[in-house]
Amino acid sequence: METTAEVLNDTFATDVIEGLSSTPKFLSSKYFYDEKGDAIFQQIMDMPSYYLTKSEHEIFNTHKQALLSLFSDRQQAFHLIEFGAGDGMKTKVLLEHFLQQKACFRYLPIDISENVLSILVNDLEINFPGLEVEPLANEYFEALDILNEQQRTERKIILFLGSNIGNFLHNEAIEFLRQMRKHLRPDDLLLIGFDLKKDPQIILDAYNDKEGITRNFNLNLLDRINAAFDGNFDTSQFIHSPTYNPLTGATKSYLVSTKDQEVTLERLGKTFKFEAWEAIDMEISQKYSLSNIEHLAKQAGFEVMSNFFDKNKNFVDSVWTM
Ligand code: AVI
Repeated sequence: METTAEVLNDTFATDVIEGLSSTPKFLSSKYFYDEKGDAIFQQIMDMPSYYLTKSEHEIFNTHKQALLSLFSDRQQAFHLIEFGAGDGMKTKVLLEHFLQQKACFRYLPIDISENVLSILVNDLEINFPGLEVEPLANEYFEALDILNEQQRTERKIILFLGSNIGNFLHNEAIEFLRQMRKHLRPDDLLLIGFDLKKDPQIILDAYNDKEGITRNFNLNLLDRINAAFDGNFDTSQFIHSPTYNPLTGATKSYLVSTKDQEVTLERLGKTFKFEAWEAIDMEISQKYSLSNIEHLAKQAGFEVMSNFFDKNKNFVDSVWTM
């Protein structure tokens, strides 16, 4: 058992204390993804109303050859590097096509979780026996640093899919993309998935399913905090409340306290007061217009080279050069 001082050294602990002591209160959605959170996110991706994954899958199916032509002109060798690969479901459409076309490439999934990577690698070994896979269990930019130190000559194609960029606040997204740029050479490419602005009801339905799966996804972070810090969050006393602002494109998730209550995290020696109907800001899932995307690329020092859409124009995979 760690001492309170050790627990306080932990960034999860300090982030939780900072967020619950602030006005308004907030928690970071990056902590949604423990083992249970990963499983709930899988259920979200399977929900009919969560169109994002299905749209990106359709884009890859429709445009896989056009993507290959952009990535590799005349059999140029490339490294296909995926940030936050997860189960690699959508990427498999590309991997299969690139193998069939005898493209000269290697797949490098990067994920902080060794466990996620080993499941993915086992699956790829079975389903794509000829594929060269080099898993990198690391932080994204540390993994790129290692590849750069090794002075590899292959062109880097970075995949950042699924609208993961939308979970950053605007300034964080710019900072992240500028960092990315520092790790790339002029010939490298970046493929980013963005969820597009659309009929607000379609967006709200994706983040407010009747089955309560997205609600569980949010409440799971309170359970995770209870387990880590011996807390007494009563999840039945919080409601999940998502909003979409068509002006800014921000889709936000809040957990709202239904009554005056106090929550104690024993191992942190902290108690937090909630007033009735006070909210915790849990997640942003930013939606973009094409001009927002152009602007973001420019601010981070990139240029949009090509955009690939699904037929309903729900989603775009945007290929950027520098
Ligand atoms: C991982 N990320 C892109 C998802 C999203 O749509 O923002 C996470 C999610 N949150 C609620 N539903 C899905």
